[in-house]
Amino acid sequence: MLKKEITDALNEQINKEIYSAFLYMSMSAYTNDLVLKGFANWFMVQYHEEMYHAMKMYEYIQSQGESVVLKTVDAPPTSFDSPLDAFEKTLAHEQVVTQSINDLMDLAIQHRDHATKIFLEWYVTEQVEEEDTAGDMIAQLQMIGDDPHALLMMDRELAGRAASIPVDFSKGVEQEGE
Ligand code: OFO
Repeated sequence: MLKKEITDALNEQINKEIYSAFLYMSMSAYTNDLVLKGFANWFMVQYHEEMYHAMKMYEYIQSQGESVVLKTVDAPPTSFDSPLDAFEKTLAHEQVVTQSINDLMDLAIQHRDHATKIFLEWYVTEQVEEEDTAGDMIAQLQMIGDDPHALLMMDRELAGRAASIPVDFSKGVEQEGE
């Protein structure tokens, strides 16, 4: 059982994670239009990661005997100035999500909800990785600058990214993966 304030905040966070998924799907579509298929692959894997984050929270709410309440998801932006711009927006977005996870953690601590606090620790760690990865992409794209050859090399590298998390949630998210 969860306090209502915590259930509501977790449901809000599901909405934010699904928005993140939408945002990265939109970036995947944008980079696909640029024929940067490796970037498109990277962002589509990120879409799956975000849906996994949402589903993990979805199952946690249910495991505590509470109800999942889904809400309207905002439309993401559909155009970007460049792949660099997309990754700068990725980092800015992840910083907002980190703040949101930190606020949730504060709430769990304030209510002395130890189970939720332990559950949220996974997200705190995950956000460090999300920001770090986006920062690396920005640094690499800044190095590449206007060099199309280097951009294509990076595109080829990003084509190799595969989802390391479950993407089929029909049997639950607690399978192998993170
Ligand atoms: Fe769910 O980590 Fe990004 O948003």
